Order: sequence, then C-alpha cells, then structure tokens
Amino acid sequence: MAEYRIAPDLVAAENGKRAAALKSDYEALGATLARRGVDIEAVTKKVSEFFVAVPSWGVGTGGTRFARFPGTGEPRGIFDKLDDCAVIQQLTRTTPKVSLHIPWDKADPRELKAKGDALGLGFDAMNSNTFSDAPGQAHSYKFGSLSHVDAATRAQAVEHNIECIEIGKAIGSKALTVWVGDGSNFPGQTNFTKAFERYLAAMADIYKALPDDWRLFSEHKMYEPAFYSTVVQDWGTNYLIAQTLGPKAHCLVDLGHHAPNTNIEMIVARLIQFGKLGGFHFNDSKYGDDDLDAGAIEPYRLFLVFNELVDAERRGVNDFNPAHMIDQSHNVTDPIESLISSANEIRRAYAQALIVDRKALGDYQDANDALMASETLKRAYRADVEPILAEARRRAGGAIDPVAAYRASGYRHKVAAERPASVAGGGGII
Ligand SMILES: [Mn+2]
Repeated sequence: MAEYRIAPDLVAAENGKRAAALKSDYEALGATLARRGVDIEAVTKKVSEFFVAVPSWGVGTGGTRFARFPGTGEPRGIFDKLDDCAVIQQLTRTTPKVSLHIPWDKADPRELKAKGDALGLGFDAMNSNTFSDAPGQAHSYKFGSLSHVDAATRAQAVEHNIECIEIGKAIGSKALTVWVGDGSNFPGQTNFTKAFERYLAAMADIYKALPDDWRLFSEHKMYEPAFYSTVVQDWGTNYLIAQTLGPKAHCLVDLGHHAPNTNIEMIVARLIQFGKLGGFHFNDSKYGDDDLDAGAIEPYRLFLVFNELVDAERRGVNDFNPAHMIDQSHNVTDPIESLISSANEIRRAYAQALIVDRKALGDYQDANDALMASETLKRAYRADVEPILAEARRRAGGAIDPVAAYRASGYRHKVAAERPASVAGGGGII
C-alpha cells in the first residue's frame, strides 16, 4: 500500500461532488460511441492500461537561458521530487514511473528504491548528462562528449553512461536514454564524418555494458546548444545509430526536437515499420524545443502521433512496446499541475486514436477518398473523451478532476512551509 501525500478522504470527497455528473456523461458518451460500433468499456480498459513516465526534472520550476523564476515549495532534491511525482500518480493513476537524470538525481540507489517502493513508484529510463560539466570532473564537455576529439573525454562520457546503467540496474530501470549536445557553432569547426565515427564508437562501448533485458534509446535534436551542426540531428541519423549498434538500440522521438511543421507522425510510422521506435519524450512547441505542456499548442498533432501508434497496435506489429515519457520545462505554472494536465492530454490523444473507425479509414484510403479519410480522423478527434479519462482515474482510485483535487488539498502550500526557497535547483531542459 502506497503512502499517500494527499489524504484519500479528501480525494473521495472531491470525487463525491462530481460522481453523479460523471456517471451521466459517461453513459451519454457510451451511447454515442455505441452508435458508431465502439464499446466504451473496451476503450476505458485500454486507457486504464496506458501509462506515461514523469521526468524527475519536470517537478522543479524550469527556466530559460535568460532567467529562472523559482516557484514556492520547490523540491530540494530527488527525495522531494519523488514526493511530488507521487502526488501526480495518486491523482491521475497515469504516471506510476519516474525517469531519473544523473547526476542531478544521484543518491544511494538503495535509498532511491526504498523511497520509490514506499510511494508506490517505479523507475523508467535513466538519463545521462554529458551536456554539462559536473563539479570536479576531469575533462570538460564544452567541446563535446561522446564525439569529442580527445579520447580521455570520450572515455569519461562512456564511463558516466555506464554508471547510469549501474544505478538503473539497482532501482529496476530497463533503459538508458542518451542525448548529447555535441555539435558545432561554425562551419569548419568539426569534421562531420569523424565526429559521427567517434560518437558511434563511444556508443558501441556503452551498448556493450547494457544488460540483455535493457534498451538503449538515442535521442535526436536538430539544434541547441550547438547552432550550426548537431551530431545526432535528425531521425535519419538516429536510425543509422540504432541500426549500427544492434537490436537493443532504438530511436527516441522528442516531439520538440524537429524543425517547425515537420511531419512527426510520419517519422513515427517509419521508425515503427523498421522496428526502431524506442519511445517518446512528450511535450509541445510552437517554434523550437519549447518544452511546453503536451497538447497545449498542437493537440491534433499529438492525436496524429497516437493514431500511428494505435494503427501499429491493431496491426499486431512485433515487439511493439514504445516507452512513453514526458520531457517538459514548466516556467509559469505549478509543475505538478502541468504534469497532471499533460498526462491527461497524452491519455486523451490515445483515447481519441482508439475510437478511430479504422475499417472505414482503410476503405476511404483505398478508394482515394481524401475528404472522407480526413473526416474519419476528425470525427474521432472531435469526440469529447473526458468522461472516459475521468472514469479510468476514478476506477483506479484517482481523482475525477485531478487539478481541482490538487488545489483543494493545499499540497503546495504545505510543502512550501517545509521546503525553504531554493536558489539554484536543477531545472533541466533536454
Ligand atoms: Mn527530450
């Protein structure tokens, strides 16, 4: 039985205020979907089994390269962060795992595991950090890490990734995500080919240290912090990496790491087709790697990504098990509220994709009926599936309206009294 950070009585009382309306809305939606040949119970069951990991770095207030404006009651370290993550899981029942970032979250693995167990939280993919220098490290990553010209710097970066695997093994993680900031700011600064050769050789050393039941996710990003070239800049390069390293290597798609207007759902389809989709970092963006809340800007794009995932699920693609993780930076909201809302938006996109009439869609595609094919997707997207999401949360012991329950609990006010304002804090944006 998990220790709850918010009194279960309060959640029950909040749910009591909304139960009758939910019952009525759920029945009405059930009737609407039944007319379309969709069994609402089957959708609710699928949605209840869909989970997304929260990033430890997401519960602290983020910042931009201009400034960071700390919120009240910010977590002071990984154990406070886990408490905040437990609140998100308690209310949403959608986020049972946390993704850690080393060295930001470095602690005795036995204590991490014990804290996770007490809160009913598990650990998702480990994230290494060779895009900034840790205090006292021998070699700087100013000019790169896994692709650095200096062998000793590359070896140090490999060693750090292996340490992440070791910590992960002790706490029950099954994957390592590698994102490097390596690249260049000036034409001529680096040799594209040699840099990529060095990166691949270093990644092969990390791959060798991977347990048999682990996966290695490489994450591409078009630019930033390097602004002229990036070593792992796009999904094509990412695919080459996964293909070169071997069967345990897969590509991670961070929705914000592409040029504006890129057809991300098509990239997802390609990676699925060739067995190399590892998973996602969900977030949303308007211009670049904005790390805004999932579904805040382009909810239709999020739906189209899930449309590809459900298509693959329905086709019975072999070994189809993408990891779902959130990667966001919360600058102007309470991070707990943003993560609650984002987890719901991600489940919403999944629920909408589940009710697409795939038989009709396939028939329209085969008949070259572009308008009706598009309408078939829109019809599912326009459905208000909130009663399904709320009912899934309620049945699992969560809150019908998790943000309202969170606000009613006064959790932020309580932790603000216990946690002195932080001056630094590890607000990570990757
Ligand atoms: Mn990311």
